[in-house]
Amino acid sequence: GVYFLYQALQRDLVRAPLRIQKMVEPNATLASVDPARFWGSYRPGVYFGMKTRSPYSPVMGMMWMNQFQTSPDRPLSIRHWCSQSDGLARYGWLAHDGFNFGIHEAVDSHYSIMSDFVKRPTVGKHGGDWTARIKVSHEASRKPSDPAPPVLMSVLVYMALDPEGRVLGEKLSPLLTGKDRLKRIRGYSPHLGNFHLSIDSATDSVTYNHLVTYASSLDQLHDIVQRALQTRSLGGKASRGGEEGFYLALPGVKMPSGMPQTAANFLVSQITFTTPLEVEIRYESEDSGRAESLTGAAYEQELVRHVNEFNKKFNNKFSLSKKDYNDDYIKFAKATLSNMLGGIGYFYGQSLVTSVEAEGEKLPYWAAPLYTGVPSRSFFPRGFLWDEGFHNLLIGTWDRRLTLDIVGHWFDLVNVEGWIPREQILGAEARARVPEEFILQHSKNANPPTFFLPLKKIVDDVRANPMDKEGLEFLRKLFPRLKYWYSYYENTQSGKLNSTYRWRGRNATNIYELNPKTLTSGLDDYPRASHPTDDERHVDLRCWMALSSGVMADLAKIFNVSSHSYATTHATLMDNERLNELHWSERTRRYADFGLHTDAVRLERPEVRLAPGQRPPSNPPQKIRVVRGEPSPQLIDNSYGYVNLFPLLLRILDPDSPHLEQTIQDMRALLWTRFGLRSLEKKAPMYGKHNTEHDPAYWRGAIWINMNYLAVSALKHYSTEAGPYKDLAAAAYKELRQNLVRNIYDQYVTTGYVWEQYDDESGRGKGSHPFTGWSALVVSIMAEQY
Ligand code: 6A9
Repeated sequence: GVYFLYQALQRDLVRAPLRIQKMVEPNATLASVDPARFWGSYRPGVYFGMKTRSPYSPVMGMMWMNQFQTSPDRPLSIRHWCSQSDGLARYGWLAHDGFNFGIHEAVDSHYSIMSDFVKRPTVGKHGGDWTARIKVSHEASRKPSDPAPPVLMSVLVYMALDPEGRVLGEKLSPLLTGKDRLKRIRGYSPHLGNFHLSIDSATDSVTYNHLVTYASSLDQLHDIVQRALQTRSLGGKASRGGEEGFYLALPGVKMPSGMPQTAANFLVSQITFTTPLEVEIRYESEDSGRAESLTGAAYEQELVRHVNEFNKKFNNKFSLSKKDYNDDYIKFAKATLSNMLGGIGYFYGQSLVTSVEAEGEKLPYWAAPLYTGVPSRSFFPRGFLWDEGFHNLLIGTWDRRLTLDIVGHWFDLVNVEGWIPREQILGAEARARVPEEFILQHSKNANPPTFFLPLKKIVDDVRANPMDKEGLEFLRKLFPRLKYWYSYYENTQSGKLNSTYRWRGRNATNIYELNPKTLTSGLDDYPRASHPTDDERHVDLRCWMALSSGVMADLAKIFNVSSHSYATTHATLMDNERLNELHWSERTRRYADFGLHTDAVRLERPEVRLAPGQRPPSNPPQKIRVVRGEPSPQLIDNSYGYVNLFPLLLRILDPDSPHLEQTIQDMRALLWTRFGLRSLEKKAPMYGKHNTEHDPAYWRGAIWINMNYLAVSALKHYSTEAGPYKDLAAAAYKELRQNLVRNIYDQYVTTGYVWEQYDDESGRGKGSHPFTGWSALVVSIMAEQY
């Protein structure tokens, strides 16, 4: 009996929260405590939308569509969730301050859609009011020789209540003018009180329709609209590009059978027009002591005021004009920063987790909020652990309050084992974007502890400035949680030998992978030992632990508790001799992983033996890995790339180490391109290779900006430390910085986007886009803030 009880407890440990003081109290983000950030554009996965920082917040959003497709075989495409397949020429925030306002631009095939918002957070007790404006016009950049015909299109503005968290009394009701025009939505929710949303358009030549319905889940909104649209007569107005006189319209009230209209939770106002159009959306809390609505000229004035403040703050923080950047570069930097800030979302929900003790059973983590940046609004608009450490290097420079709050939210996700799940898939909208097999998070899997990068800055702030009470109190609260998190790495990711470390989560039995992926390291398919074993040791993780133990030792000193064990670990991990014993290859003169390895691996299609008369299968079997050599324990020093740079990247190398010189020289000889450092040298056996028949190379050549950020920042560091390689570092720094900035900028201008990776041959943006997670660190690189 006792044994089974014990087992049950073990099974549940993975989803047991750490029961010490929370970083973010349950009401801390609500309007009553923090009105300034209650409302915001916290839905980074949609082109434009607003919600609040409360669990199961009501959401406002926008969709748009062409009334008639250019070709009949293309299905009607309603723009809503950011998606690469929409093929927008560009979209993103041009300005966003993380608090008060934002200006967003989206350029579709024949028109551009500007959407902006301004908040007035302190009006009343419920988080105040905001106004948003949507302007649709012909794309300004079209060639005059190629005038676009006015397009018949629809903008759809909606509000929805999250059915997952529906509470008693929460409601939305329509106020119509005429038969079909939804001009106002009135609503009530416990956090918002009574409110209304008014939707006004200045243009006359428009047709109105609406939808009042029930959505069973927030990820259904697009499909519900698509299914509800019906062909209608335009009533004499001519349409273009499609059937004369007809268009697609929402049908009005359409509740699921048996459900009363009072149960409606999804209300849509459809405005059909030929460009241009201007719509004003006013959210107003009804308890307010507001003097007047934020509308028309008053709105414009407020927007301009915020833009001016944004510009001022930007100049203060980044001083780019002092660095000889012209206006176009500065505009680019402002937009890139704004996309990082406008990408910040507020999520609420439960991860699905498992552990060794739970034997793979899918268990729900506790329901929790997460305020976080996201790497990419189109492809993965959700939180990723090691991405977020990088994000906050930039976010923290802009406004440290945002970083304290983001880091606080993340650390409230620590469980009793000290683990934080790597990928945060919270809420219906987030979950709907992730295929089933990727949702489960395993507690044996870590991810680089990059939060120590922005935390180191806060520690430095606090040490430099005794008046920094805000920083000090934050660290005091965080420290107990950090101890658990840090210990998790020591306890679960250590290697067999003393002061070695090993990423868990490599799969030694998958027959399709050329090299078993190390997703936990963040570098996914970057080549490691061909045969994962417990004897492996990973040099990147060892360096991450050197950084982490150093920050922990500093914190212990600040708070006057014994720093002994952290300081000892740190000293050991910083000891270049020990590092050399474990990871330096005399043969190839480079730092490297150690493990059971052979380069003689290939993907081959298994032969299909056919019985006489048997027909070959229509789908040939997938290629599998074939090992032609005998693996042996060794340093993985036959290829060169990001992993070999880590002792430099994280500044573990002593400034006078000859290995520093060697590393800089190799970096220049093997990884250098005109666009930044490539992830893997060209003559590496795995360079450019697929990892399975269907997985193309990812970290096998392409240029990644997070690693390049670490490289420039480390080179800058070594260029200012006294030592024989100072000038070597300075020269590399200068050139690498220029290469990175120039190419990311050029690509932004020619493609409209900042990208996940850059091609090492052509410099071209690759992978998911827009990717204004760590690639946005180009702003820090421009400003030389590391
Ligand atoms: C899985 C597919 C529609 C991969 O930027 C986030 C991460 C990084 O942390 C990691 O270092 N990216 C990098 O190697 C993107 C991960 C995307 C996972 C998507 C589900 C959805 O298909």
